Amino acid sequence: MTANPTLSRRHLLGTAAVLAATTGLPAIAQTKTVLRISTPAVPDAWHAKMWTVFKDALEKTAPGEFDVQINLNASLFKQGAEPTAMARGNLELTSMSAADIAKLVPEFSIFTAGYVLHDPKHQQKVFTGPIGAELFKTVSDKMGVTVLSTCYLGTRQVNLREARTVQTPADLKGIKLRMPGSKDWLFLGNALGATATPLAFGEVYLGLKTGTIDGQDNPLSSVRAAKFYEVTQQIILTSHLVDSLFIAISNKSFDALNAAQKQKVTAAAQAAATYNNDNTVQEEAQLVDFFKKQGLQVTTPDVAAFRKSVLASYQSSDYAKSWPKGLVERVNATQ
Ligand code: KDO
Repeated sequence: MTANPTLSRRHLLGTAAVLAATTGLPAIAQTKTVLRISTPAVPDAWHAKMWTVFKDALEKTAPGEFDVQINLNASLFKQGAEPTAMARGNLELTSMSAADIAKLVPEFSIFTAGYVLHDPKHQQKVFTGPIGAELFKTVSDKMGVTVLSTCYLGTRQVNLREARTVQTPADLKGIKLRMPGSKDWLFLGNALGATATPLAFGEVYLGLKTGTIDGQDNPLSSVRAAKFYEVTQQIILTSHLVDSLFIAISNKSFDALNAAQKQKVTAAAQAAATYNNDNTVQEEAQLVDFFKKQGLQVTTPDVAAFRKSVLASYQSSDYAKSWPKGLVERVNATQ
């Protein structure tokens, strides 16, 4: 049956009138502030589920004030396109990687470099302390977004479709290692000794299955959530990047909120990050066993050799030149 637009419109208006009569509220619904979120995260990832924590927190602290719309699987904007969408006013919130930020704030590339952050605690100390405050101010000035909280995505490991002996970066020579598609990520993949090849997260499973790539790198939680373990044979615990995601809102949206709303949105983003971080840390400790049960080989390489070689690649690159003098030392000294 074809819908009759006039009838449906009348029906809607009628419903609104009934609602107005029964509730005493005006027929035009109160305008809620729309908060659109876009992320490439798969539904089963902690950093996808955390957005429900964000939404629920706001529903509790500011009932009826916000319309939080969660778009997973890069269904609204493709991976990495979120900051541009926010700058254009097409998106309110996302979780950005350090590589997303480094495109406009070169000094932030320090956090795209392997073996700089030590562990999740160190990561939180760095970003909730003076270094975070200084850098997030620059992020706000240059990108027009406010960072509300820092999430621990997990510690990135190398994951191969065919098992091999890997002790040092030389053993990854010739391996087509998928990395997210920006130059900072590719530099990291090459620094690990592999041949980095760019691919969107959503295409990795098929790439591994069909063999267009030989491997990928991601934290164990992401390997579990995206089911990469179904199409790979080995995880090599290189622990090369303590990876971060920054929950960020466009300044245009944030500035339009009143003081109480700003505080509630910030608290909700912090609750979301805490949920993600606690679950990720807890799960990471159990996943080696899980992958072994799935039939994968989980091997530990010569991590010191990887660290030495990766750090040397960064130190002799243009990246190190863009890092403010003393920042590496300050990051290292943060406790
Ligand atoms: C990935 O593409 O490997 C990556 O882990 C990069 C992160 O910055 C982030 O975009 C993440 O994917 C997605 O959220 C999917 O987990």
